[in-house]
Amino acid sequence: MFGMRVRVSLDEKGVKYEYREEDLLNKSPPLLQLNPVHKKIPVLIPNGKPVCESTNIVQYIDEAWKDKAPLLPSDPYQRAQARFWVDYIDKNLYEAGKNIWATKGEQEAAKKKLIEILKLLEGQLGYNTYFGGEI
Ligand SMILES: N[C@@H](CCC(=O)N[C@@H](CS)C(=O)NCC(=O)O)C(=O)O
Repeated sequence: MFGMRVRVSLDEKGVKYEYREEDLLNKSPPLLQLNPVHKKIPVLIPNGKPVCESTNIVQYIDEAWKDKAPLLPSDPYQRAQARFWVDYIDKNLYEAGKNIWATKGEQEAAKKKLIEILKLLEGQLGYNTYFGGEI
């Protein structure tokens, strides 16, 4: 989901890019070299220089392609709300999804937790196209 966040941002900005898959069980030497601190995907490599951490990458994309519609709302309060939900997703959704396949015997509880989180997010999104979006 972190990689998808970056791909959606690039697509929304209309940026053409080369996509490379990583085998996360057997990480490639370039990934380890480009993201030596976390050794995780996604990594965006504009002009040969790596940018790591999905929310940081999204912010980079927003600033680097300023001529296109912004990814975050322009109103400071709405921006703070958007960051709040990004943080909520980072801290809860990935872990909850992972717990379904990573835990043994507790799968029903893990599923229940994931559904609770998705329902909460769906309630926030309502009928809007985007979280905190102006369109
Ligand atoms: N905080 C990071 C999380 C990235 C992350 O957890 N990536 C996962 C794949 S979705 C990964 O590379 N996992 C491999 C590992 O943990 O070794 C971000 O937002 O980019």
